Amino acid sequence: MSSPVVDFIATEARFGARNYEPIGVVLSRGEGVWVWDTEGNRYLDCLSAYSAVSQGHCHPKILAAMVEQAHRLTLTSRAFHNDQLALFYEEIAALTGSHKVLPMNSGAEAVESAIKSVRKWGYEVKGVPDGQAEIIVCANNFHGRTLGVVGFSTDPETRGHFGPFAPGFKVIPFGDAAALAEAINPNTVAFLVEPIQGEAGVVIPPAGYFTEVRELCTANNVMLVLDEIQTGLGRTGKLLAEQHEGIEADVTLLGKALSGGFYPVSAVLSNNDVLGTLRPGQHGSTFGGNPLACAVARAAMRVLVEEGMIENAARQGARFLEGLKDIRANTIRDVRGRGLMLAVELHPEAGRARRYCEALQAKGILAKDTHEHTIRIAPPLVITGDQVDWALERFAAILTQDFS
Ligand code: IF1
Repeated sequence: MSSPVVDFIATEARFGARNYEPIGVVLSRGEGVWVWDTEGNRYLDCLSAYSAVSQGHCHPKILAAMVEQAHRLTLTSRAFHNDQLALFYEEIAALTGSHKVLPMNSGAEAVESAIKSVRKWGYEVKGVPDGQAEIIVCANNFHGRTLGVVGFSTDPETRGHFGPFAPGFKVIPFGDAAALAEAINPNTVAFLVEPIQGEAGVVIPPAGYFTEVRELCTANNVMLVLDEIQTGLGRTGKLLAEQHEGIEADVTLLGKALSGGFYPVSAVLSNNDVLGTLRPGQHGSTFGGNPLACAVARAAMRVLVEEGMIENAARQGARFLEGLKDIRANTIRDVRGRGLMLAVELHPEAGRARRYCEALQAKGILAKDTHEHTIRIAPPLVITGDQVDWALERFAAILTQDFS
């Protein structure tokens, strides 16, 4: 007997490339931390679209800004100025302490744009021989799905059978400053790294790692490029994850929550003139910096700050982490997190994390597994203490069962 849910899923299977294996739920509405499926069941969203909906689903003020701008002007191309881009530049630069901004659309585009820019800086400012620039990245990185980016992935699923790839990247272990020192040479132009490795399972580096990284990059005139596309904009309880380490990147990448989930908006932010090397006609994008994107991003940044979402992420993240650590269950191998970027790693013999996510769905929580044995937890930053406790009850109920 077919039902609307089955029809949606069957139709997706019939026409769609099968590049995802979604959990069996068809969502139709979202508000704040809650989403509803087509049958009216309510779920607490513990994924936030991979930290793109940090401000909560369908935030009314971001919606209003989008609708107002959409009635007025959506896209002009950068062949002409528009009355939103300068305001976006001013506000994102003031918020992040940046001097130069390159507006793009997807996170991967921001990563690719940063790679192009640091290479150009390497040749034209640092003096690296043309074509010999090297960028150091970390094992288990995730920086997007474009061909250039997956070329330096170490995950066979992410890079398998997509070659050949571009040269110029060197892989070192995450969290190992000595390995970075060893890998740097006169042709190194940048170190591209996530402050916390998200897809790898919320891997937090040892204390002091980024202090050493910052010193090494400064001493060797290597640009430190922090990919804050997932960790940025309040997710870890500070505006930028780098603030936990007391350092400043040379180049910072933002995306996802930069639009509050309303529109693809990303940005490359530079604390020095890496972006100053770009000349007219040397980089671009049809939609990059469009008035609608800028209006949405301005509202997304505004509500993040004005509604205290960053401080709330710190407060509720600590509550969530404490509560997860208090769960006594043989299935749990490790609990990790900073702010509302959390993860529960299961013992391999506890079975696949996917099974636990399916059981969580039946209890009204949507969460995503990563790399077989880890459940990622990233609710919108507007979550309340009561909602954290409500979620913890359900995590405890599921994690004390055995779905192996
Ligand atoms: C998928 C992962 C998360 C990112 C960081 C750049 C990008 C991402 C640190 C690229 C994007 C998304 C992509 C999405 C699932 C999700 C993801 F599981 F893939 F790895 F969040 F952890 N830097 N991450 O996390 O941004 O081009 O997607 O806008 O590809 O399945 P994008």
